[in-house]
Amino acid sequence: MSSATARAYPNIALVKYWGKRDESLMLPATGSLSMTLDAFPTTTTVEVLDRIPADADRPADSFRLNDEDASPAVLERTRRFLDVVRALAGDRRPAAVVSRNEGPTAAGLASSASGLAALALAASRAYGLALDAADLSRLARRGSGSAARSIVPGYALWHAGTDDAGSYAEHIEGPDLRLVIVTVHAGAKRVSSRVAMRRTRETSPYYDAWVRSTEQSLAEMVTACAAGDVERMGRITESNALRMHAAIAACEPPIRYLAPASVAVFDAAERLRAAGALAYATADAGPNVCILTTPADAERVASEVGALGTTRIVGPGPGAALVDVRTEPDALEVTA
Ligand code: 2P0
Repeated sequence: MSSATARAYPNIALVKYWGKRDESLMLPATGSLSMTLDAFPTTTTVEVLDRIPADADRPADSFRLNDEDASPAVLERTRRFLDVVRALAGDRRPAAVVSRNEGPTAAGLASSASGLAALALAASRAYGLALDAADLSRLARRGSGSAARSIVPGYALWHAGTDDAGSYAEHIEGPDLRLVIVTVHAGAKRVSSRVAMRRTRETSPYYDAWVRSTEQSLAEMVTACAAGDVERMGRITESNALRMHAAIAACEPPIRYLAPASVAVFDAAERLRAAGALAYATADAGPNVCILTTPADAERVASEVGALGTTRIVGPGPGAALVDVRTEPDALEVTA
């Protein structure tokens, strides 16, 4: 029996990933750039069980998430990911997985990114694989695209690539910025990212324009990041988010993730800019909004939007890491 525990943090993309070039390998249509956060981690333990299934049987994995049995759909997705790890390791044994999210699950705050990044690291170790950061990022990508970026700390640049080897995230340097997360609704989102991405590619008349504009925005963002040009980073962040939501809204049937309260946060960011603060809004596949700002302006931004939702100031956080259960005995226990 072998087990490993790992922790990873969500990330918020400043240039978004929205659309796949290859669904089976999880290759994105474009590269993207995000900040791995210092809040809302997922901690996951994978324990490989000493039961070799019969040749015709699938390894019978179990998955407890936040002290409950995971739904059949989430369990199935986890098992498929473990199948990828088992194929790499040449091992057919099942695993017991226990995971805890400290942030709201499926509310558009990237819990799938932290979840699959933590699972990739814990499972790869539990099955005896020693992967470097780029290989871990490639592996995490197979579980959830955005998880590729949560392997690395701070700013993560995910290279789109055209094959498995070329599609991974790496850390890049950039200015010290904050995100003010404004949670306007904490409930689960209506259409999953995966389904909505597919629908956008298949039905949105703006999809090709979205892909082209994102390639250009990413190149500009990398330059702005290296130059520490925070105004330019902010402008690209907000326009890229609104372009993504425009492409999504143009689907058939349409999908609208932004709620009136979300739009009010975008308006607040504009007011804050007019008053001299650095404040640019972005939103993922849900109604919650993040405002990109400086450490000096973060409190002022949070207080301006305080009436619109609950706020939390976050900054750049660590990459995925193993948790030493000897020094953190309560991290998570598998009771399978
Ligand atoms: C992003 N999102 O770049 C974009 C922006 C949401 C909006 O990546 O199908 O959970 O597992 O690869 O990674 C959310 O999508 O989708 C996401 P899959 P994922 O952060």
